[in-house]
Amino acid sequence: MNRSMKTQSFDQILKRVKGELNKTIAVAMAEEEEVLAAVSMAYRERLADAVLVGDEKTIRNISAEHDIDISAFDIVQADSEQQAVVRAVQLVRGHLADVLMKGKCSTATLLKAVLDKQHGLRSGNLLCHLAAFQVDAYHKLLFMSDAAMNIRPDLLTKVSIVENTIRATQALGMEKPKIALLAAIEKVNPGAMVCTEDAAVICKMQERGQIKGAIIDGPLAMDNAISHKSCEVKGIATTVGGDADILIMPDIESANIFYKTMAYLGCAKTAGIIIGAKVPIILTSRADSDETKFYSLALGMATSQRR
Ligand code: COD
Repeated sequence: MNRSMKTQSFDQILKRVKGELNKTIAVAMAEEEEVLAAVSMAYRERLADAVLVGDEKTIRNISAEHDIDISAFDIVQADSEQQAVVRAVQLVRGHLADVLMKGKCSTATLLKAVLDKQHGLRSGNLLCHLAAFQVDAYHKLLFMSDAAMNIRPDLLTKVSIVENTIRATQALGMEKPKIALLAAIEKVNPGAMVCTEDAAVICKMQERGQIKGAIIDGPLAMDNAISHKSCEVKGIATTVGGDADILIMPDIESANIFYKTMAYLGCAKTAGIIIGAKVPIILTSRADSDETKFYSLALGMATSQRR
């Protein structure tokens, strides 16, 4: 029996986190209009409180210029990008914040501080990116990893990515998410297509109880993962095909291209966070829409554990 509860839409995630206002976001280098607007909206919607780390004068000027209400937030002064990132990470380490959000700082500076062995936010797990998509063409939210962090994941890295995504989606109430390990074909092609071999091994690991908390199948081609009809036509007997919750991509290129295609051509509503660290990290870019920033924030809040 599939005991996995469907997460149908971002509204469902918003409902989980709206109204409580009992978690705090630490924003690293908050002197950016879009990020201030996103945390201000999150506060208005009672999703989260925020601590803004950065140059106080610049933060106040930007908020005044764009009429963004930041009056509810504490500001922690930082004189440089490096200092802002370190102080925001410190807030999380000191349990004064539950989620870390990238502001104007570079992704590289933020990830370096997060991965710092002594002062960072390592949990002992691998860090990976988790994206979520909402499209009319699919009957529920579709999660996907890893479009932004692990470049060429080997078998062990993929196992860690799978386990990270299970933990994150379980935090959203999905007891047994269905995971599709994607390749170009649904048959194992030894030697020639390594990702098909990795998929077969991961399935066996799940079958033997070495990976728990999910229903996993692969290799599956993209159409098999999301379309029952394509499985029928190809005669594939699968408990995941046509109903996947999570797609695990072979590498960063396929994942990143899928993400951008969904966003730009598929008109998907999207969200993206880094998982596997002590807390979720919201890593939106300037090119992301306000909606994506807000949904990413909601996904970060919903997957953060009380510490
Ligand atoms: N999880 C946990 N620890 C990690 C991870 C990870 N995913 N990656 C590196 N570490 C640890 C290593 O164990 C090591 O102790 C330390 O961090 C440094 O490792 P390096 O030297 O491999 O790390 P970097 O700094 O060279 O690379 C880490 C990045 C995440 C920056 C790198 O993997 C990367 O560039 N990824 C792709 C980012 C990208 O271009 N994305 C594009 C789309 S946004």
